[in-house]
Formats: sequence, C-alpha cells, structure tokens
Amino acid sequence: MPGVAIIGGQWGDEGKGKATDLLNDRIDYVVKFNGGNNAGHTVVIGDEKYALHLLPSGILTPGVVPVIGNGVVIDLDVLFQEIDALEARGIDTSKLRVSTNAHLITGYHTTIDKVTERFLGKRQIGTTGRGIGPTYADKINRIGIRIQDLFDEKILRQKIEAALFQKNHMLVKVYNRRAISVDEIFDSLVQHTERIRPLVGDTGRELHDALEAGKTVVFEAGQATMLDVDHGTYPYVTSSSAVAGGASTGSGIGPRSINRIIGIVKAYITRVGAGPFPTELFDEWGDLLAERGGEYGTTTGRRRRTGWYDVPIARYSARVNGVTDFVMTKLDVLSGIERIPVCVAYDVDGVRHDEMPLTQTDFHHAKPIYEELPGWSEDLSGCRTFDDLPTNAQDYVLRIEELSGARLSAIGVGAKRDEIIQRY
Ligand code: 2SA
Ligand code: GDP
Ligand code: MG
Repeated sequence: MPGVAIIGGQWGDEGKGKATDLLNDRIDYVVKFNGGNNAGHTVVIGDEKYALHLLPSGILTPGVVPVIGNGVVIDLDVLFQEIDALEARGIDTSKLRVSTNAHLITGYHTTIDKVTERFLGKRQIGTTGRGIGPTYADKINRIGIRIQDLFDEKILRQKIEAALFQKNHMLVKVYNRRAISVDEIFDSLVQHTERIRPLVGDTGRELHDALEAGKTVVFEAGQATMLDVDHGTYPYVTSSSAVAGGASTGSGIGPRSINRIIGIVKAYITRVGAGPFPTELFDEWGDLLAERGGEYGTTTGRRRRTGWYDVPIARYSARVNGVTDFVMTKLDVLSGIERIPVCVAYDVDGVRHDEMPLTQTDFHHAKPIYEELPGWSEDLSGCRTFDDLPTNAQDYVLRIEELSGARLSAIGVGAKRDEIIQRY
C-alpha cells in the first residue's frame, strides 16, 4: 500500500487523526496537503491527548517523516509554537519537512478573515478566524507569499508591499481599520527564516523518491469532502481541496501513486460553522450526541452541530474521492439509543432525492427521509472484533455499509488508540 489517502467523508472531525495514527506502524511518511491551522486532529495515546493543527498526526510516531506539502497554508508563529509544545512533551519533531512552495499566513490574512466575517453578518461562514480563506485567495490571485520568499528578502519586501497596497486600502476605507505596515509583516516573517531554513525542501521530489523506493506515504486531509472548495456546500466551505484529488495537487505527487483512499465517517454526523445540514438535530438527541461525543472544536472550542448519519453524503463522498474503504468512528457514542434514525434520501419540495441534489438551493430545502434501525444498550469500548459487537450494532454497521457505497474496514469504539475493530 505505498500511497494511502485519509479523507474526511462528512463535514470534518470524523477522527482522521486517529485513523492516521492507526496506520502508523506501517508507514514511512505522513503528508498534510491542504488547509492550515484551522484543522484540529486529536490523537489519544495512553493517558496523553494531543491536538495537532499544522503538523500531520504522523509526527507522534517515532520514525515517521512528517511533511507539510505545497497545498498547505502556514502560520509560522503557530508552526513553531506547535513544534515547541510537542518537543516539551518529548515528541521528536526533527524529521519535519516543509515544502518551499507552501504559502504563508500573515497578520493581514487573519485580520481580513475576522473583519470579513463580521461584515457578512447573518451570511457569515463561521470560519475559524485563522486567515485561511484570505491566504488562499492571495494564492489564486497570484499575490501570495511563499516559504521560499523568506530566502530573498528583497523580493519578500516587494511582495508584502504589493499585497498591502491593496489590503490597506480595503482595511482603512471599507472596514475602518488601521493600516498595517510593511515592516510589521516583514519582521514577523523573517524572525523565523533561520529556524525554518533546514526544514525546507522540494517535498514533492522527496515524496516521489520515497514512493519509488517502495516506502509507504499517507496523505492526511484537513477538513472534509463537504467542506471542499469545489465539491462541498459552497460558499459554506473552507478554501482548499480537501478531497482525494487535493492529495495529488497539494503534495506534488501524481494521482497514480495513491492506491488506497480511506474515507473517514462518524456513525452520526457533525458540522462546525454555518451552512446547510439536513439531518441536524435541535432537540435533546442533538445535545446527547454532542455531550457523549465530546463534539467541541479541537481548534476553536466551538460546539459542533450534530445530526443522524446521512447516506447520500457518504455515497457522494465515496464517489467524489474514489473511496476504497470507509473507517467508521464513534459507534460507541450511539449506545443506549433505542431506535437510531439513518437518513437514506432527501425530500426536496416534495420530490425524493436519493443522491445529493444538483443545486445548493435544493440542498438547503432537503428534508431527511429516515429509516430507523434498532439500537443497543451495551458499552462498546471493550469490543475488539466484529463478533464482540451486540447484534444490533453489527446490523447497524452492515446496513450502513450496504447503503454507503464502500466497505467499512474498521470501526471506532472509543477515542483511545486501541479502541478500534479492524475488519479487513
Ligand atoms: P476556515 O477557517 O476558512 O477553514 O472555515 C471555513 C469553514 O470550514 C470549517 N472548518 C472546520 N470544520 C470542522 N473542523 C475543523 N477544524 C476544527 C476542529 C474546527 C474548530 O477540528 O474542530 O475547532 O472549530 C474545521 N476547520 C475549518 C469552518 O467551521 C467553516 O465552516
Ligand atoms: P479529525 O479532525 O477528523 O482528526 O477529528 P477531531 O480530532 O477533530 O475529532 C474527532 C474526536 O473524536 C476526537 O476527540 C477523537 O479523540 C475522538 N474519536 C476518534 N475516534 C473515536 C471513536 O471511535 N469513539 C469515540 N468516542 N471518540 C473517537
Ligand atoms: Mg478536527
């Protein structure tokens, strides 16, 4: 299995960090290929809990080379804070590699992210406020600043000047904010130049060589399919390619090198931030899922919105990503619910849709059509084989597998590293 992608199959926080960690004894490289420190991946090892944002989860396993690919946007202050925090806990981060083409998040990106959200009022996206959207906007607009610009201070200054010429106009005239100075941004970036220099390289080539040599590379997505800028619920999305295709463009590796594509789904579904959500629960069941599942943002601490499992979304993810298998996490959270609704299709203004509707307007109107499956009351955290699961939990898994379009290769029954049932 030389190239393996781990993709969010829903709206994020499915447990991608844990799924990556699960493969770690079999892998050589872990690449983050999209997003930035908007992400939050939790891994629980023994009694230690780690929340990773910019660094790929593989950094926790000795021997694995963690890579930040060209598709990632990097806030250098956050990167080094995260490295220092892990080093203080005894994690070796010295193998980290960073793409010379990755774009940098600066102070003006985070400021613009926050003021734009405020300006949008009721139409706000609910971003994490980490400057992600404005940084990708500059990348596409060809006025971004890349890691390699740190090594040419004359060019760096020119690029900051060009970007600020436009941004300051907007900040001062439209948003009534103070202008940001070139020196302020320049100094905030170059203070990190010497520390980042030894980590920077042609990571696309390094990954290519590793794959050619038969090494195993895991491509770890941030966010998820329904938050993907092309395939998600636009405009209520993040600004990067979170689907399997993004693993290729965001790391500089040809798609042929990715042999296995694992979609991670929860046994229910959550979303953080604004946007349509057909199975969203506004009652005590929603509170129960949030409390039992610990559904609070790993980065911002915001409470996640919760709902029942959504089959059309899973099937859509299977298709858009070319999922070879799903890992379903958090089955344990459903224990004690007598009948578990599963959304099998949508009713859009009186018309049944078995697949994702064509337009966002229709998706906003989608009402779930539920099939109810019998629940179970047992605690699942001790189950380690499929046969250990109560019959109704087995049937829940099998029915979801039948409906979702790919086999379920593993089932999470708790947050800890070993609380998992491997089926294949
Ligand atoms: P942004 O900041 O521009 O990427 O926000 C745009 C939308 O993308 C959503 N988004 C996320 N959704 C789920 N999890 C994310 N990571 C954190 C976590 C989130 C947190 O692991 O819990 O702590 O709040 C994540 N990152 C971005 C975001 O909510 C917007 O809907
Ligand atoms: P990611 O962004 O996809 O990596 O997911 P997050 O780390 O943001 O959120 C997933 C949460 O679920 C974390 O707190 C994990 O520790 C936890 N988790 C993962 N798998 C399981 C599971 O099978 N059961 C339970 N109860 N928790 C899990
Ligand atoms: Mg997360």
